[in-house]
Amino acid sequence: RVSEEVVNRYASRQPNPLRMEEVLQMKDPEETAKMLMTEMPVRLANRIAHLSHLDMMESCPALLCARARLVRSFAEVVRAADSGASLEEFANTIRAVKERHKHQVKRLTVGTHHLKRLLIQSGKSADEAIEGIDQFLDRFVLSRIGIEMLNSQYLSLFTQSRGIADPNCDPCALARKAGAIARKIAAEEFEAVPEVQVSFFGKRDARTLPLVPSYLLYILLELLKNSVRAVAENHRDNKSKEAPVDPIVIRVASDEAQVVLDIFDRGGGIPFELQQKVWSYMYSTRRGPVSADREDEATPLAGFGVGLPLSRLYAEYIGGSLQLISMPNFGTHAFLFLERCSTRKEGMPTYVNWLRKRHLLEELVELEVRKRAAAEIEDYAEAG
Ligand code: W6P
Repeated sequence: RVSEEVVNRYASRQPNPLRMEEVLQMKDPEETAKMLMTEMPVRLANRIAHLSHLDMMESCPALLCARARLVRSFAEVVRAADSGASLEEFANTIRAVKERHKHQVKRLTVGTHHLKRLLIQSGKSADEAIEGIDQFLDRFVLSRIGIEMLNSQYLSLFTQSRGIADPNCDPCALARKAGAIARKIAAEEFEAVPEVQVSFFGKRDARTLPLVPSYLLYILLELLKNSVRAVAENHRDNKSKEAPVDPIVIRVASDEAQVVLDIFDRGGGIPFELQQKVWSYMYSTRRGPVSADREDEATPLAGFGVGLPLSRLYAEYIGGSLQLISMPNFGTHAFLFLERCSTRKEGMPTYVNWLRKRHLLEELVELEVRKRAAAEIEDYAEAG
């Protein structure tokens, strides 16, 4: 067990985002363990404090469970660090952390759906409740990605010794791979599935950049599942069987500063009223209640779940950004912007210093009280 005070002490420090080049150079298990022992408690404590400050979270069992798991991991990492654990012991601690947090995102979606109902019951409008929860989740899950990356990087040093980042990650190759997977999934549901074309614009040596490939693959696969589905549905519903299926056209363009991907589908575009909602964790178009025990992501091609908001977070984490541009009755461009610079840092939420915030609030209240007293004295003086 750890006291709230210990958590707060670590939460009063800001996480230290790493530069991409530091991640690439993280090759020594000993050194990496040392770095994790100081950084991991800070990152975990900030998330615990962040979750604890979420209005009404105490009434949501799934959120309490998520917090209990964070506290457990925090306690174990702090204990391992303070007791000078051996490399092997520490690796086991981190393995246990990784395992414990495997289904956290699911817990969060279940917990926040419950929270939404409570907030609405307490008088908030649905839009207000959803906006607040989406903002919370964007920051909370972004920080989770950073923790996951450090843990995966560290553990990978024991199995493959080169880490999870690739200094020469090739977006074109990953786009082709994601295209093949998305088409295979779609072929189970649709008769006519679009081709995926990839072309590159730029100098030969600008094809690659340093990146964690699994994150880029996640983003591309999520985008392509949506594009393939849109085109396949559009073809099934609006065209004759013999008509050609419009291909999905991916353009990768780069120079020494950035790599930009345009994934263009002719799926008919995204209805205007959905354009903001696709970025929400709360508007899944999937039918039926979200259930806690359905850990898998239902049918892989099902309507918007958390895949798009998560993809945008991964893009932010790797120092990029993601935008959807819809053209009504025509199609959708998904633009993914990536920066090549290896001094770019992990994308990370900045935290309010929770303790300092409390002091500040007290000071503000104090100030307000004094101001009022002064005003009263003045009124009194004028009247007198
Ligand atoms: C659509 C809907 C969508 C979401 C995300 C990416 C691409 C697309 N295309 O029609």
